[in-house]
Amino acid sequence: MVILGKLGDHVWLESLSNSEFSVPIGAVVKISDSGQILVEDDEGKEHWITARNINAVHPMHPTSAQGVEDMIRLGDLNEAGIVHNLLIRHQEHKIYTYTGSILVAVNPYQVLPLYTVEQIQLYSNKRIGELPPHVFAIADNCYFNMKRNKRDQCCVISGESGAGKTESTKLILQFLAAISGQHSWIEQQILEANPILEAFGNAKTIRNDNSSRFGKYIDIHFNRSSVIEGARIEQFLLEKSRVCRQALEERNYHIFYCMLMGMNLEQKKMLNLGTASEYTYLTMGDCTSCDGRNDAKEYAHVRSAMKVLMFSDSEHWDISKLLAAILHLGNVFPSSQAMSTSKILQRCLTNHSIIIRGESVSMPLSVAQAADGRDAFVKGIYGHLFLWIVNKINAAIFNPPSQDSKSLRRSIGLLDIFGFENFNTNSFEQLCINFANEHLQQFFVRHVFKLEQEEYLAEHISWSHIDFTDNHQALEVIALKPMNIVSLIDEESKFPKGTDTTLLNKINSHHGKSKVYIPPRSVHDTKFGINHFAGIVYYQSKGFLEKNRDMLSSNIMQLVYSSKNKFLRQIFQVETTGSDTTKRLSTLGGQFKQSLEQLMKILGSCQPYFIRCIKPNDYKKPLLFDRELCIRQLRYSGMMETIRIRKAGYPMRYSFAEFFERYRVLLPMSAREQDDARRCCIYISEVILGKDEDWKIGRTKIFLKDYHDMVLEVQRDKALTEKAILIQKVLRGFK
Ligand code: AOV
Ligand code: MG
Repeated sequence: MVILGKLGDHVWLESLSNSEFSVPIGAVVKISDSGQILVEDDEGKEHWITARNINAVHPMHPTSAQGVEDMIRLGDLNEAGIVHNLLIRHQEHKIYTYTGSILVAVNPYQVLPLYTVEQIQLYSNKRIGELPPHVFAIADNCYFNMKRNKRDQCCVISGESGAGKTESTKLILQFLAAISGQHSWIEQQILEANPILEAFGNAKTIRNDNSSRFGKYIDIHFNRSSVIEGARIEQFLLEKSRVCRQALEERNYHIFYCMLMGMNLEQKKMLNLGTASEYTYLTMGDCTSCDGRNDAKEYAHVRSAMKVLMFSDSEHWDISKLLAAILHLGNVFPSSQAMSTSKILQRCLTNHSIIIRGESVSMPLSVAQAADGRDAFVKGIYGHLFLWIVNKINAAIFNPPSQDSKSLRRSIGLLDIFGFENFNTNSFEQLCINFANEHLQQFFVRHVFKLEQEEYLAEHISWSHIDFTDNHQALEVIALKPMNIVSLIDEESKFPKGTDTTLLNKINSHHGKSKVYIPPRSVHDTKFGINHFAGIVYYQSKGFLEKNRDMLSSNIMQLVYSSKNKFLRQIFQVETTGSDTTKRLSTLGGQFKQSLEQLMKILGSCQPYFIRCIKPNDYKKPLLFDRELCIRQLRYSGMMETIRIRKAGYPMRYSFAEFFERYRVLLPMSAREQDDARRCCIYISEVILGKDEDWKIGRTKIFLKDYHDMVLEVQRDKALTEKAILIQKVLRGFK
């Protein structure tokens, strides 16, 4: 028999539904008389607890009732405890919660007064744990660690579409620019790169009104005085298909709508432009406006940002002309009779040239083939335009280091990619997006679980192994094993007779038995499934090869090279003049795989911080917390095991020499000249952290909890300040 306690007590109520994601819900005792009890759960629902179901109620640990800032302090260390903690904090607008130094951020879907100049000042130069959890604290600690450890840092931000990755990235950037810059031009340029990238690379999807349709890694560079001196943006795989096609309730890239709403009448007239509803390419999703977005205002912002980033007026006009051309092309029906565009373009789009016995022969295309060709051309234009824009931005913000400052330059990298996606229909783009997310998850798992536990073993720290879910197998099937899916797509793309069907057959024969792979249901089914870390996704294999080949017909390439539009020729040159010829020749999937592997190498050489963004509901609504949705995200991201390992483990570590060097000032004067670093480390830790505290001495390193690092740093600061005061006094005494 469970003792329930009295009015106002907090309890757990076993869930009555038997969904895979249901866990006990927090509740408060309301009435307690003659054996009948009423409780009100976290969602405001009331339940009568009869004697029969009294076993469904359990007492709650006080830490869960109040909520904790760091989840390793939760008394109820289970899924119900974690989700309840996030829920009660979310209700109080406390959207940030730590798990040690890992930040969990729940999207508030409303503007909170958390990001003011005062907050920036407050969080500047504070250790994690000194103040309530905040994304600024992560940014500040990245910066601090970069200076202290003299190592490059990175911030890996993950979470599904709409969870808040891009917003978090912007906040970190804003913080770093404020605390480490000199209010100069370069910081403004770095910040203003964002509105341009978002206008051309983000769009409204059903999941997110400002969904990133490309991945980006922003590397911010600091000089020897830790002042920002530049940055470099690496982009990954823009979703080009969106320029021609959008799913229902989705839009094309923001820039088109912004241009049509914000450009002045005279310019619109010169480009023969009307309103969004007139263009096929802008109306496929039956949605031309987006609540909460002001396209005209955004356009003005993009215009001014372009000026800051040194886009000339004529470059801006060139870009506008191409955007307008794309819209006009979308409206022409490319049959050889009904085209009003130029003769050459018409011929290119409606005919196909092949070489027969050394002679070029022109054959007419069907209407559908011609439309496909037109779309391929448009995607080519937009894709190249995007790359050109990123290059242009980099030309303004990237400051190559001189030979002698190279080794002194440090950096903080921010990774913001497209989040995990699972739509009704998923294609090659989703496979690439989800593949990137598998890589990120593996990076997290490797860092937080694998390397961590290997190091305890190597350092002879007594440790009982913590199990975790490893997504390595999914990654192997997608991209690592011989004959992995990406390489099969590549192989089939290069094979002249390859079709989507022959591809599917090959994938089946190589992976049919894998636990990660789900074969099509029948010989007629063209969908296959992959069991990703974040859930099963079914992919429509039709169109895979074409998208992967990403080739323009020789007719169209000829058209580009002979075009009178110099800008068009120029943007297509970005690719062809690349020094890396192998990269140019390879397919989309191949290129993407290569750039992800390179990215993982870069991340692997940095000290990482992790931010886990959680999407609290599917309706983009404030204060609505869907427990099941959150549990699902917490579960697949491995949050439960993460709390366990961060609670039991020692994520902070230093070699004895490093530790001694930094905290020597905490020793009494007489002991400072000691040269046995190991003994000194033990001494310092016993005095400052306490003998019985949970820190450990390994073979070559000292192992600490996250908060020990904070305590040591605060004490060190204090000791240094006292020392400085003392020196001043002594000096004054000499006067
Ligand atoms: P994402 O980057 O994770 O999705 P965003 O960062 O674009 O998601 O966030 C989606 C929306 O949530 C934003 O447009 C804001 O309206 C809101 N939001 C997120 N974080 C905050 C915050 N801290 N404060 C206020 N509102 C917020 V995707 O790019 O689709 O994977 O591909
Ligand atoms: Mg985003």
